[in-house]
Amino acid sequence: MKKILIANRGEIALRIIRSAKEMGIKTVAVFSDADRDALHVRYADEAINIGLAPSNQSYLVIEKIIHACKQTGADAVHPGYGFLSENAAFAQAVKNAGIIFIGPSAEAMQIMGNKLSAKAAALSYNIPMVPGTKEAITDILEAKKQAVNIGFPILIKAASGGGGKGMRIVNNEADFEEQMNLAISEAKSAFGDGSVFIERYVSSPRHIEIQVLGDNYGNIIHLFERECSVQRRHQKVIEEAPSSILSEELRARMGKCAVDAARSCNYTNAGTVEFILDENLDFFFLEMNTRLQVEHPVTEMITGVDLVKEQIKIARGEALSVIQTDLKINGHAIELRVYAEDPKNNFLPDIGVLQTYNVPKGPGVRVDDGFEEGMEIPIYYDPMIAKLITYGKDRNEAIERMKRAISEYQITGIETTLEFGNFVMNHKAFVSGNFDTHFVEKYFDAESLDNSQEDEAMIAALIAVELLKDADTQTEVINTNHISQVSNWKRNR
Ligand code: MV4
Repeated sequence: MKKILIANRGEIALRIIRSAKEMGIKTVAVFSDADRDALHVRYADEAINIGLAPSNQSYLVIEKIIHACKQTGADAVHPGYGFLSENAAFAQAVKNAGIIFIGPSAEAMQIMGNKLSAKAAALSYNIPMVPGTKEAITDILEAKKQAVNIGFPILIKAASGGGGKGMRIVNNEADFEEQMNLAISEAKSAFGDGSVFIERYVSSPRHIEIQVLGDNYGNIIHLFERECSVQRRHQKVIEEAPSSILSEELRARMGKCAVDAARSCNYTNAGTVEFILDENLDFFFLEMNTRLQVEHPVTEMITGVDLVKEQIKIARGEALSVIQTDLKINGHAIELRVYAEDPKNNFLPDIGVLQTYNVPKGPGVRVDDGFEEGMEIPIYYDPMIAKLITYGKDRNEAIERMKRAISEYQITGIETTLEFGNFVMNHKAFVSGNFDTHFVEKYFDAESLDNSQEDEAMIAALIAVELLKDADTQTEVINTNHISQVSNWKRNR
């Protein structure tokens, strides 16, 4: 493997380029018209334009990516996350073109890409699953009988859905048919596949996922868990490793199930097995994500394993260099996703230019980002500006570092989720470790961020200082720049 084309953009493209560089492998960036000046274009050894700004005319077009490989002589493709990363047809097309796909086989992707076939595969191992229907529902009245059997509330899920899309809770038998019909037509229009199934609804779960790695020789290991319960409308905001709720014994059991789930589809490369954990600490397999995930850095921090390097080594045919018993958890890591969203305004996406952009530094801080001061956040793609990751010897140190890093992070010109992160780090439910997937809706309201009174007091004090300074010259110069700078800085704390 001599040259990797990264079929992605933003922070993850940079992340991949960095590992490739350290391995002496050349890199090719692809970019849309909106990303001409993007950092990933500059970081790569070569860059090639693949079309218009909308991703369905650039980053999502399989033929354009493969053509770019041919043009540049790239012999491997890393898909990153999102875009084509979980597209089995893409993995197959890359392979057919004689190029190495840095990820699992198209077959494994296909099995795990459908929740029903994923569960069917995992069933051959002894992996706990939420009680539910094993096949897509064809007869609604028959399904209602099964729902009664399972017991309400139940959850309708789209087999082809992902990230919570196409899910519906049904609280009682009376609502069942209507909800089922809505779910089927929704699934049809959203995924081009109307197959839905039902499961018992676990009302207040924690979301625990396990990182796995498999080579082409049947070796599969897990790299422990990530806790991703702090999410908002299925968009994760904070992730950490390890989870504060797992005992060594439970971690080992879940880890074994994750490895078995991977084995059930002959999984190779990096993947993540998703579980929910209920109040009784019973866990259930939900699905498997067949890509490198956004939150992979927290696993890297606590294991010392560079997951992208491992992906590359596996793809070029090397056996795993570590065995399960070599791995051990060291310390604690937390990731905050810094989105261009306004937490004071219902997390509405915010657009604009990064007028000030200074990242935090110092011990235990990692920032994975794809922007620089003066850049504009394109409206076409995901609004994530950066991932702020902190590491400490224990959870408390990681939390305190996160608070310190948030206070150092200066972003103006765009509203961000930084202060939301600060809210979470200071919340007693988060600090105690006693929280579930309902954390944000249960505890967060915009008022808890409202420090405008504090801001006003600060501005008044600054005006007073300026007036005093100017008192002897009687000039009326108040340096408002200075004031708004301080105010912005406070705003982003
Ligand atoms: C569930 C569930 C409760 N019961 N399944 C949401 C995303 C998708 N991967 C699966 N999801 C859920 N499946 C049963 N039977 C609750 C969720 C869920 C959730 C899961 C993980 C992380 C955040 C979540 C937020 C809401 C609901």
